[in-house]
This record gives sequence, structure tokens and C-alpha cells, in this order.
Amino acid sequence: MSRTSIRSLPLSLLQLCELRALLLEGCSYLKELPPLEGLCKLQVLDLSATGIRELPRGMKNLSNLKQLNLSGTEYLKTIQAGIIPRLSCLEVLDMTKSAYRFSVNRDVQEEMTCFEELKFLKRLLVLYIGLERIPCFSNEDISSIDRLRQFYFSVGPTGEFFPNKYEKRMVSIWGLDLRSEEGIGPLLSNASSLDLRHCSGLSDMLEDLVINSVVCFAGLKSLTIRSCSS
Ligand SMILES: *[C@@H]1O[C@H](CO)[C@@H](O)[C@H](O)[C@H]1NC(C)=O
Ligand SMILES: *[C@@H]1O[C@H](CO)[C@@H](O)[C@H](O)[C@H]1NC(C)=O
Ligand SMILES: CC(=O)N[C@H]1CO[C@H](CO)[C@@H](O)[C@@H]1O
Repeated sequence: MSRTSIRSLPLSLLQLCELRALLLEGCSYLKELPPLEGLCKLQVLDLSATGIRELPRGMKNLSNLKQLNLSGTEYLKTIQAGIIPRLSCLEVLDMTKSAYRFSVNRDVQEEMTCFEELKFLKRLLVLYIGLERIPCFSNEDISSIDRLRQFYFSVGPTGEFFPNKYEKRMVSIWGLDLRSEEGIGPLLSNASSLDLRHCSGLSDMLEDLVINSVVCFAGLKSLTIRSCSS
């Protein structure tokens, strides 16, 4: 039903328990969905560029879901905590240009999902998300980033996405003071494309990284620095 002007789906959707894919890309008038808990065989859910404000009820039951596309969900501001960890088969989570930005442990809002919940997704291969800040990575997190085939982390309070389509491991940072982001090393050392804009504290951050020699930028192929101060 992609790119149609449907405004709602029938409640009987609940009964389609053999359904494998529900594709609603670009249904921009669709602001909410009926509960999905009956669709326990669903593997692909594409809600990209829909008008949803929050995830449908019953998402927790979609334990076979492999792909969840929430890109361009510009009204999606709420994702309850506890849903993401239940999607244990998830391989692809695309939230490019979604309004939802993950908080990190330093400023948890308990009712909402945060970056730490993504650690439960042991099969994740592709992850495109916005983050409010740079997380402090534990060794366990680093190995889970290493396992990702593709990622895009758009980091910063405002949430700008500039995907560089040619690269598979992208980090863009907009409007942060990099001096206060001591966890930045692992993210940078795994990136193949790095885009820094409107950031301060750049030279302090780099000096720190060199002194502590945690980062070698071995995989870096593309570097953009714009409107940053040292
Ligand atoms: C959904 O999950 C809840 C508990 O997690 C369970 O009680 C309920 O039966 C499930 N619903 C369906 C339709 O499988
Ligand atoms: C998600 O949907 C958008 C279209 O809305 C598409 O361009 C993008 O490739 C999809 N993401 C994935 C990972 O398939
Ligand atoms: C693919 C890649 O570059 N992986 C690196 C990610 O970061 C950790 C820690 O800095 C390195 O050990 C990996 O080699």
C-alpha cells in the first residue's frame, strides 16, 4: 500500500497472522496503525515517510521482525522503552531523518527508549539512527558496532542527517562541544565517512585521541569539516 493516501487501516489487520511484510512507505496521511500483536510472523515492516507519532501497539510481539524502516518519520517523537529489546531478530533498523533521536545513558528519560536498548539486538547488521550525544562505549558495545555491516550515526542535539551514500560506516556530528565527549574514540575509529559541522573543541579532541592513541582512523575514506572552531 506504499505511497497511497490511506488514513487508516482496519482493525481486522490483527487477524492476518500469516502476513510476512507490511509495506506502507510514503503513506503520509497515516498517523496511527491498529495494534499489530497478531502479526507474529511479520518480517518486514516499512513505515518510512508515514505520519506516525509513535510505534503501533503490539510491536513487542513482532519477535520475527527482521527489517524495520522508520526513515523519514518526521513526526515520530515517542518510542516507549522496552519495545526495541523485544525485536530480537531485527537485522535492519533504518531511522534516517526520523524525528526520534536516541538519548544516551548520561541523560536517560526512562519512559523512552535509549541507545543502550539497542544492545539487545544481537542480530543487527544495519543501523541508521540519530543520537543526542556520543555514547560512552564499553568493550561490549564496540564489538557490537564492529559487527554492524553498515551504520549511520547522526549525532547532536538538532538532528541533521547528511548521508554520504557511498560509504557504509558513517558518522556525522552537528553542534557538539567535542571536548566534553570523551567516548568519541571508538565511533571515529570505525567510521569510513566522518562529517563534522558546527562543532567546537576539535583540536583538543584530536590531541586527546593522539595522546591516548586510541584511534587510528584506519578505515576513513571521507572527511568533511565545516564551520567548526578549534
Ligand atoms: C503478545 O505478547 C504478550 C506478552 O508479551 C502475550 O501475553 C500475548 O498473548 C501476545 N499476543 C499475541 C497475539 O501473540
Ligand atoms: C527505507 O525506506 C526508504 C524509503 O522511504 C528507502 O529509501 C530506504 O532504502 C529504506 N531503507 C532500507 C534499509 O531498506
Ligand atoms: C572495522 C573497524 O575499524 N573496527 C574497529 C572499531 O573500533 C575498535 C576499537 O577502537 C577497533 O578495535 C576495531 O578494529
